[in-house]
Amino acid sequence: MSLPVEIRTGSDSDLPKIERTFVVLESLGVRFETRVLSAHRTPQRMAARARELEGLMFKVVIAAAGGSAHLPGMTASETLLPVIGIPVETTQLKGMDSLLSIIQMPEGIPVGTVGVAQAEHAALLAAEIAALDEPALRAKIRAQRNIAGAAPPAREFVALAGPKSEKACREAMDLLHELGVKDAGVFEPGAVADMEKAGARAIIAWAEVDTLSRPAEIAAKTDIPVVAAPLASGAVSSDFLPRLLEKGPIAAMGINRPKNAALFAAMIVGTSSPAVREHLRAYRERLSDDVILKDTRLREKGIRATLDDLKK
Ligand code: RP5
Repeated sequence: MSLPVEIRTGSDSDLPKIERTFVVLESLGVRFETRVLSAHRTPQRMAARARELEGLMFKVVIAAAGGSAHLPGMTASETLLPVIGIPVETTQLKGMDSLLSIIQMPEGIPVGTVGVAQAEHAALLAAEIAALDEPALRAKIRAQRNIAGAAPPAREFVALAGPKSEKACREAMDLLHELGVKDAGVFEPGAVADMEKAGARAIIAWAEVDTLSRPAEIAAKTDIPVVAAPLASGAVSSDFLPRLLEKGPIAAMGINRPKNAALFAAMIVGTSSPAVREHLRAYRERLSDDVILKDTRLREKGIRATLDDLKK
Protein backbone atom coordinates (compact mmCIF):
# COMPACT_ATOMS: atom_id res chain seq x y z
CA MET A 1 0.00 0.00 0.00
CA SER A 2 1.32 3.46 -0.84
CA LEU A 3 2.10 6.00 1.83
CA PRO A 4 0.55 9.44 1.51
CA VAL A 5 3.16 11.53 3.39
CA GLU A 6 6.92 11.80 3.18
CA ILE A 7 8.58 13.64 6.04
CA ARG A 8 12.12 14.82 5.34
CA THR A 9 14.52 16.68 7.57
CA GLY A 10 17.89 18.28 6.91
CA SER A 11 19.48 16.39 9.80
CA ASP A 12 18.59 13.82 12.41
CA SER A 13 18.97 16.63 14.96
CA ASP A 14 15.68 18.00 13.56
CA LEU A 15 13.72 14.83 14.32
CA PRO A 16 13.12 15.41 18.06
CA LYS A 17 12.14 19.01 17.28
CA ILE A 18 9.31 17.90 15.02
CA GLU A 19 8.17 14.97 17.12
CA ARG A 20 4.57 16.29 17.22
CA THR A 21 4.37 15.67 13.46
CA PHE A 22 4.80 11.94 13.99
CA VAL A 23 2.50 11.87 17.03
CA VAL A 24 -0.33 13.67 15.23
CA LEU A 25 -0.10 11.63 12.02
CA GLU A 26 0.01 8.41 14.03
CA SER A 27 -3.02 9.49 16.08
CA LEU A 28 -4.94 10.01 12.83
CA GLY A 29 -3.74 6.75 11.31
CA VAL A 30 -2.02 8.57 8.42
CA ARG A 31 0.97 6.56 7.22
CA PHE A 32 4.28 8.27 6.49
CA GLU A 33 7.90 7.62 5.66
CA THR A 34 10.70 9.64 7.23
CA ARG A 35 14.03 10.50 5.59
CA VAL A 36 17.10 12.56 6.46
CA LEU A 37 18.07 14.40 3.27
CA SER A 38 20.20 17.50 3.39
CA ALA A 39 19.74 20.13 0.68
CA HIS A 40 23.37 21.20 1.11
CA ARG A 41 25.22 18.06 2.11
CA THR A 42 23.38 15.49 -0.04
CA PRO A 43 21.86 17.66 -2.78
CA GLN A 44 21.76 14.95 -5.43
CA ARG A 45 20.29 12.31 -3.14
CA MET A 46 17.72 14.81 -1.87
CA ALA A 47 16.69 15.85 -5.40
CA ALA A 48 16.60 12.31 -6.80
CA ARG A 49 14.30 11.15 -4.02
CA ALA A 50 12.05 14.21 -4.48
CA ARG A 51 11.69 13.35 -8.19
CA GLU A 52 10.53 9.83 -7.30
CA LEU A 53 7.74 10.82 -4.95
CA GLU A 54 4.94 11.39 -7.49
CA GLY A 55 5.57 8.01 -9.12
CA LEU A 56 5.52 6.34 -5.72
CA MET A 57 2.03 7.80 -5.19
CA PHE A 58 2.91 10.06 -2.28
CA LYS A 59 0.44 12.93 -1.93
CA VAL A 60 2.27 15.49 0.18
CA VAL A 61 5.70 16.21 1.64
CA ILE A 62 6.62 17.74 4.99
CA ALA A 63 10.14 19.18 4.95
CA ALA A 64 11.77 20.52 8.11
CA ALA A 65 15.08 22.34 8.37
CA GLY A 66 16.78 25.01 10.39
CA GLY A 67 19.02 28.01 9.75
CA SER A 68 19.73 28.43 6.06
CA ALA A 69 16.79 26.13 5.55
CA HIS A 70 16.79 25.27 1.87
CA LEU A 71 15.40 21.73 2.10
CA PRO A 72 11.70 22.63 1.68
CA GLY A 73 12.35 25.00 -1.25
CA MET A 74 14.75 22.71 -3.06
CA THR A 75 12.36 19.81 -2.56
CA ALA A 76 9.53 21.93 -3.98
CA SER A 77 11.61 22.67 -7.06
CA GLU A 78 11.92 18.93 -7.76
CA THR A 79 8.32 17.77 -7.31
CA LEU A 80 4.77 18.83 -8.13
CA LEU A 81 3.48 17.50 -4.81
CA PRO A 82 2.59 20.19 -2.27
CA VAL A 83 5.50 20.73 0.13
CA ILE A 84 4.81 21.91 3.66
CA GLY A 85 7.83 23.55 5.28
CA ILE A 86 8.54 23.51 9.00
CA PRO A 87 11.06 26.16 10.10
CA VAL A 88 13.06 24.52 12.87
CA GLU A 89 13.85 26.74 15.84
CA THR A 90 17.47 27.92 16.04
CA THR A 91 19.34 29.12 19.12
CA GLN A 92 20.57 32.53 18.00
CA LEU A 93 17.75 33.71 15.74
CA LYS A 94 14.88 31.71 17.26
CA GLY A 95 14.00 30.19 13.91
CA MET A 96 13.40 33.53 12.13
CA ASP A 97 16.30 32.56 9.84
CA SER A 98 14.61 29.24 9.07
CA LEU A 99 11.20 30.88 8.56
CA LEU A 100 12.44 33.50 6.10
CA SER A 101 14.54 30.94 4.22
CA ILE A 102 11.49 28.74 3.74
CA ILE A 103 8.58 31.10 3.20
CA GLN A 104 9.90 33.75 0.79
CA MET A 105 9.97 31.50 -2.27
CA PRO A 106 10.18 33.00 -5.76
CA GLU A 107 7.14 33.11 -7.99
CA GLY A 108 6.42 29.67 -9.39
CA ILE A 109 7.75 27.40 -6.63
CA PRO A 110 5.60 27.72 -3.51
CA VAL A 111 6.24 26.13 -0.14
CA GLY A 112 3.29 26.06 2.28
CA THR A 113 5.02 27.27 5.41
CA VAL A 114 3.88 26.84 9.01
CA GLY A 115 5.10 28.85 12.00
CA VAL A 116 8.47 28.22 13.65
CA ALA A 117 8.43 24.75 15.25
CA GLN A 118 4.73 24.27 14.39
CA ALA A 119 5.15 20.57 13.77
CA GLU A 120 1.55 19.85 14.74
CA HIS A 121 0.18 22.31 12.18
CA ALA A 122 2.30 20.71 9.46
CA ALA A 123 0.96 17.27 10.34
CA LEU A 124 -2.64 18.50 10.31
CA LEU A 125 -2.19 20.18 6.93
CA ALA A 126 -0.60 17.07 5.45
CA ALA A 127 -3.42 14.94 6.86
CA GLU A 128 -6.03 17.35 5.47
CA ILE A 129 -4.49 17.13 2.01
CA ALA A 130 -4.25 13.33 2.20
CA ALA A 131 -7.86 13.13 3.44
CA LEU A 132 -9.61 15.11 0.71
CA ASP A 133 -11.11 12.02 -0.91
CA GLU A 134 -11.32 9.95 2.27
CA PRO A 135 -14.47 10.79 4.26
CA ALA A 136 -13.51 8.60 7.24
CA LEU A 137 -10.17 10.37 7.66
CA ARG A 138 -11.82 13.76 7.21
CA ALA A 139 -14.25 12.87 9.99
CA LYS A 140 -11.35 11.92 12.28
CA ILE A 141 -9.53 15.18 11.58
CA ARG A 142 -12.68 17.20 12.19
CA ALA A 143 -13.30 15.39 15.45
CA GLN A 144 -9.71 15.96 16.60
CA ARG A 145 -9.89 19.64 15.66
CA ASN A 146 -13.38 20.13 17.17
CA ILE A 147 -14.99 21.09 13.88
CA ALA A 148 -18.72 20.43 13.93
CA GLY A 149 -20.64 18.45 11.33
CA ALA A 150 -19.63 16.31 8.39
CA ALA A 151 -17.77 17.89 5.48
CA PRO A 152 -19.53 17.77 2.13
CA PRO A 153 -17.49 15.86 -0.48
CA ALA A 154 -14.71 17.85 -2.11
CA ARG A 155 -14.91 18.53 -5.84
CA GLU A 156 -12.48 20.27 -8.16
CA PHE A 157 -13.12 23.67 -6.66
CA VAL A 158 -10.91 26.31 -5.03
CA ALA A 159 -12.45 28.94 -2.76
CA LEU A 160 -10.94 32.41 -2.48
CA ALA A 161 -11.75 34.20 0.74
CA GLY A 162 -12.14 37.82 -0.39
CA PRO A 163 -13.34 40.39 -1.00
CA LYS A 164 -10.17 42.45 -0.38
CA SER A 165 -7.44 42.95 -3.00
CA GLU A 166 -9.29 42.47 -6.24
CA LYS A 167 -6.06 42.47 -8.24
CA ALA A 168 -4.58 39.58 -6.27
CA CYS A 169 -7.87 37.73 -6.56
CA ARG A 170 -7.93 38.18 -10.32
CA GLU A 171 -4.31 37.04 -10.71
CA ALA A 172 -4.99 33.93 -8.65
CA MET A 173 -8.25 33.19 -10.50
CA ASP A 174 -6.60 33.58 -13.91
CA LEU A 175 -3.78 31.23 -12.94
CA LEU A 176 -6.16 28.63 -11.50
CA HIS A 177 -8.01 28.73 -14.80
CA GLU A 178 -4.77 28.44 -16.80
CA LEU A 179 -3.78 25.43 -14.68
CA GLY A 180 -6.99 23.66 -15.63
CA VAL A 181 -8.66 23.79 -12.20
CA LYS A 182 -12.31 23.26 -13.12
CA ASP A 183 -13.91 25.80 -10.84
CA ALA A 184 -13.14 28.55 -8.36
CA GLY A 185 -15.21 31.16 -6.56
CA VAL A 186 -14.88 34.16 -4.26
CA PHE A 187 -16.56 34.12 -0.83
CA GLU A 188 -16.88 36.48 2.11
CA PRO A 189 -14.18 35.46 4.63
CA GLY A 190 -16.81 34.46 7.19
CA ALA A 191 -18.70 32.20 4.78
CA VAL A 192 -16.71 29.05 5.59
CA ALA A 193 -19.82 26.85 5.63
CA ASP A 194 -20.58 28.00 2.07
CA MET A 195 -17.01 27.20 0.97
CA GLU A 196 -17.46 23.72 2.40
CA LYS A 197 -20.86 23.33 0.74
CA ALA A 198 -19.32 24.35 -2.58
CA GLY A 199 -16.96 21.36 -2.23
CA ALA A 200 -13.72 23.36 -1.94
CA ARG A 201 -10.53 21.34 -2.04
CA ALA A 202 -8.42 24.33 -0.93
CA ILE A 203 -9.15 27.80 0.41
CA ILE A 204 -6.95 30.76 -0.48
CA ALA A 205 -7.22 33.27 2.37
CA TRP A 206 -5.82 36.76 1.82
CA ALA A 207 -4.23 38.53 4.77
CA GLU A 208 -3.17 42.15 5.09
CA VAL A 209 -1.58 44.00 7.96
CA ASP A 210 -4.98 44.58 9.61
CA THR A 211 -6.32 41.09 8.84
CA LEU A 212 -3.33 38.85 9.60
CA SER A 213 -5.35 36.51 11.79
CA ARG A 214 -7.95 35.90 9.08
CA PRO A 215 -6.47 32.75 7.47
CA ALA A 216 -6.19 31.06 10.88
CA GLU A 217 -9.75 32.14 11.76
CA ILE A 218 -10.97 30.44 8.59
CA ALA A 219 -8.82 27.36 9.29
CA ALA A 220 -10.32 27.08 12.77
CA LYS A 221 -13.71 26.36 11.17
CA THR A 222 -12.77 23.78 8.53
CA ASP A 223 -10.58 20.83 7.65
CA ILE A 224 -10.19 22.10 4.07
CA PRO A 225 -6.51 23.07 3.68
CA VAL A 226 -6.11 26.86 4.00
CA VAL A 227 -3.44 28.59 1.90
CA ALA A 228 -2.59 31.92 3.53
CA ALA A 229 -1.66 34.64 1.05
CA PRO A 230 -0.19 37.70 2.81
CA LEU A 231 -0.25 41.02 0.96
CA ALA A 232 1.56 44.24 1.86
CA SER A 233 1.97 47.53 0.02
CA GLY A 234 5.33 48.51 1.51
CA ALA A 235 7.86 47.43 4.10
CA VAL A 236 6.45 45.31 6.91
CA SER A 237 7.51 45.05 10.52
CA SER A 238 9.47 42.01 11.71
CA ASP A 239 6.43 40.55 13.47
CA PHE A 240 4.28 40.51 10.29
CA LEU A 241 4.94 36.86 9.39
CA PRO A 242 5.05 35.58 13.00
CA ARG A 243 1.65 37.22 13.57
CA LEU A 244 0.25 35.63 10.42
CA LEU A 245 1.53 32.23 11.55
CA GLU A 246 0.69 32.46 15.23
CA LYS A 247 -2.31 30.15 14.86
CA GLY A 248 -3.18 27.50 12.33
CA PRO A 249 -3.03 25.10 10.64
CA ILE A 250 -2.35 27.31 7.63
CA ALA A 251 0.07 26.88 4.73
CA ALA A 252 1.50 30.36 4.25
CA MET A 253 2.99 31.82 1.09
CA GLY A 254 5.60 34.58 0.94
CA ILE A 255 4.48 38.20 0.96
CA ASN A 256 2.81 39.39 -2.28
CA ARG A 257 2.82 36.02 -3.99
CA PRO A 258 -0.82 35.58 -5.09
CA LYS A 259 0.30 33.36 -7.97
CA ASN A 260 2.08 31.04 -5.55
CA ALA A 261 -1.14 30.78 -3.56
CA ALA A 262 -2.95 29.72 -6.74
CA LEU A 263 -0.15 27.29 -7.62
CA PHE A 264 -0.17 25.73 -4.17
CA ALA A 265 -3.97 25.35 -4.30
CA ALA A 266 -3.62 23.80 -7.76
CA MET A 267 -0.96 21.41 -6.42
CA ILE A 268 -3.43 20.30 -3.78
CA VAL A 269 -6.03 19.77 -6.53
CA GLY A 270 -3.30 18.02 -8.55
CA THR A 271 -2.94 15.31 -5.90
CA SER A 272 -6.13 13.82 -7.34
CA SER A 273 -6.24 15.36 -10.83
CA PRO A 274 -3.71 14.11 -13.40
CA ALA A 275 -4.91 16.82 -15.80
CA VAL A 276 -4.08 19.64 -13.36
CA ARG A 277 -0.73 18.03 -12.61
CA GLU A 278 0.09 18.03 -16.33
CA HIS A 279 -0.73 21.74 -16.50
CA LEU A 280 1.54 22.31 -13.50
CA ARG A 281 4.32 20.38 -15.24
CA ALA A 282 3.98 22.55 -18.35
CA TYR A 283 3.96 25.69 -16.20
CA ARG A 284 7.23 24.61 -14.54
CA GLU A 285 8.78 23.95 -17.92
CA ARG A 286 7.85 27.47 -19.03
CA LEU A 287 9.45 28.90 -15.90
CA SER A 288 12.64 27.03 -16.62
CA ASP A 289 12.64 28.01 -20.33
CA ASP A 290 12.23 31.65 -19.31
CA VAL A 291 15.38 31.58 -17.13
CA ILE A 292 17.35 29.78 -19.85
CA LEU A 293 16.27 32.44 -22.34
CA LYS A 294 17.46 35.22 -20.01
CA ASP A 295 20.81 33.51 -19.60
CA THR A 296 21.20 32.99 -23.36
CA ARG A 297 20.38 36.64 -24.05
CA LEU A 298 22.89 37.78 -21.42
CA ARG A 299 25.64 35.69 -22.94
CA GLU A 300 24.83 36.94 -26.44
CA LYS A 301 24.59 40.62 -25.56
CA GLY A 302 27.12 40.88 -22.74
CA ILE A 303 26.68 42.51 -19.36
CA ARG A 304 26.77 46.19 -20.44
CA ALA A 305 23.99 45.93 -23.05
CA THR A 306 21.95 43.72 -20.73
CA LEU A 307 22.21 46.25 -17.89
CA ASP A 308 21.16 49.03 -20.29
CA ASP A 309 18.13 46.97 -21.35
CA LEU A 310 17.18 46.21 -17.74
CA LYS A 311 17.35 49.89 -16.77
CA LYS A 312 15.06 50.99 -19.60
C1 RP5 B 1 20.13 22.20 8.95
O1 RP5 B 1 21.13 22.50 9.85
C2 RP5 B 1 19.39 21.03 9.55
O2 RP5 B 1 18.10 20.99 9.08
C3 RP5 B 1 19.47 21.31 11.02
O3 RP5 B 1 18.34 22.06 11.44
C4 RP5 B 1 20.71 22.16 11.15
C5 RP5 B 1 21.81 21.48 11.92
O4 RP5 B 1 22.17 20.27 11.33
P1 RP5 B 1 23.23 19.28 12.02
O5 RP5 B 1 24.47 20.05 12.26
O6 RP5 B 1 22.61 18.79 13.30
O7 RP5 B 1 23.41 18.14 11.04
O8 RP5 B 1 20.60 21.88 7.67
